[in-house]
Formats: sequence, structure tokens, C-alpha cells
Amino acid sequence: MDSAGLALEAKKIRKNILKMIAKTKSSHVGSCFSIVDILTVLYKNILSISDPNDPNRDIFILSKGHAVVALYSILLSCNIVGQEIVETYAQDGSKLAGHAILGSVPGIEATAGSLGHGLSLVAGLALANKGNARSFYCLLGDGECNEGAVWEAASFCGHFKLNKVIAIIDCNKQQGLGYTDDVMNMNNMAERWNAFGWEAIEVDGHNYDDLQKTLLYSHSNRDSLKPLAIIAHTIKGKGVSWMEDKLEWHYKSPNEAQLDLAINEIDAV
Ligand SMILES: Cc1ncc(C[n+]2csc(CCOP(=O)(O)OP(=O)(O)O)c2C)c(N)n1
Repeated sequence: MDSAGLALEAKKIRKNILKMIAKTKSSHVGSCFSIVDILTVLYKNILSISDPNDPNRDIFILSKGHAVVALYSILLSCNIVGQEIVETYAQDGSKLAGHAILGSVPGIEATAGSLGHGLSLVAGLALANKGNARSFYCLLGDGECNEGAVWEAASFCGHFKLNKVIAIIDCNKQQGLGYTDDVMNMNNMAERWNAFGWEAIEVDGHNYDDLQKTLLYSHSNRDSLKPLAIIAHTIKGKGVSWMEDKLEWHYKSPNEAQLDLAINEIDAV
């Protein structure tokens, strides 16, 4: 899919996220919006996941599981999950909870929500599949990287030369209640991953050409034995001007008027 197609898909996905979150008065619009462009390129152009039961499929784990509405929306856009299931999000008896649950629907590869665990899961899967062509992706938040377990997993991947592991770090500079710089800074992110034996690349997480080039590289037969860290510079709330870089949209849910305003803005771009 070319950049124009990706942009169109991303718009649909952002609108779907808004509707799901507004309807259920749930949270994490900002956390979802910062990863929409990454997920769109990854799922539309990179991952081999068309059959979620294929034992040789690529694996994607959303470690920042509070942004699962973005994952549900891309799975809908790829026809892996149906509209009728998405409609039930966050309602009694639904398969789709506010955080990711393994086995709830096809395409959810791990339970996540307690931050800091996705990379360990990916590391174990990659070790068990060493020598296979499969790729193992894990998307983490920059605030999530405050968790010590992330760095034990990073060390493990570096030590065991798990070069099919790709960590994408969504560096939107914010967490739930503050800026990462203030809570516990993660400065020099690329140097940190390099120090743990990884190859680190920085990318604009909203630029389709940049993302396409970097993610294609991540999926190629790299010469390097090192795992790959993609440091994606993003904006929390990206796509709706008055949500961008505003802490409140971590938890706030749009009311009806705000939903209309946000959708109109997305449609107008
Ligand atoms: C172990 C753990 N501690 C605290 C939380 C509460 N929590 C939910 S989202 C969040 C902020 C995470 O920030 P970041 O990883 O940067 O993700 P963002 O929403 O900014 O994209 C926190 C602290 C949690 N889910 N898990």
C-alpha cells in the first residue's frame, strides 16, 4: 500500500478508535493515536499475519496494552476481527476488554496491560524459534521503559543474539500523569539499547516513507546478529490538533460534541 493509501487507512482507524472510546466512555485515545501510523504500515505492508493460526506467522505483541483499541482497530481494518465483535468492545460479555487478553480474538498474541512484560514474551518466543524466518515484534511505550523488567529482557535478547526480535519504542514523551522527562527520564534512548547489545535506529513515527523504509529493513534478513530497536518519535494524540501532546487525553474520553469535532477534523485533512 502506498503512502496515500496508508494515510487513508490511518484516518479510518483513528475515527474508529474515537468512536469505540467515546461510546464506552473509556480511556487512552492519546496512547492509541501515537501508534496508529506505525501499526498501519506494519500490518498493511510488513507483517506476514494474514492467517492468525499459521504456525509460521510473524508475531506482534502490544506491550503497552492500554492502547489495545488501536490494535482492535487495525485487526478490523485487516479483516482479522469482524465489525460485529468490535461493536461489543468494553461491554458485558464482550470478547474485547479494555486491555489485551490472549486468545480473546484472533490476532491478540499476548495478555498485556501490566506494563513491562511484552518484551520478555517476545524474547522467549524468539529463542524457541531461533533459526526460523519468523519475526517477533514488540511495541513498548517510552514510559513503560521505566520498568526494570524491560531491561532484563533487553539484556537477554542481546546476549542470545535474537536478531529476529524487533522492539518498537513509541517515544511520545508522555506517560499517564506526566512527561517522561519528569517522571524518570529515558534520555539517549538509542544509546541505552545499543549498550544492551542492540542495533538502534531512530524514526519519525508519523512519516510513512520513513516508517516503511525502517520496518522493511526490520523484516529483512539483516546481516547483524543483534536485535533491532526502532526508536519512533511520536506525538501523543496525533491526528486531532487539540488532543496532540495534551496529558489529559491519556484518561479523558471525548463527549458527543468532542467526538463530532474530532471526526470532522480528521475528515477535513
Ligand atoms: C506495571 C504497571 N504500572 C502502572 C500502570 C498504569 N499505567 C497505565 S498506562 C501508564 C502510562 C504508560 O506510559 P507509556 O508507556 O509512555 O504509554 P503512553 O500511554 O504514553 O503511550 C501507566 C503508568 C500499568 N498499566 N502497569
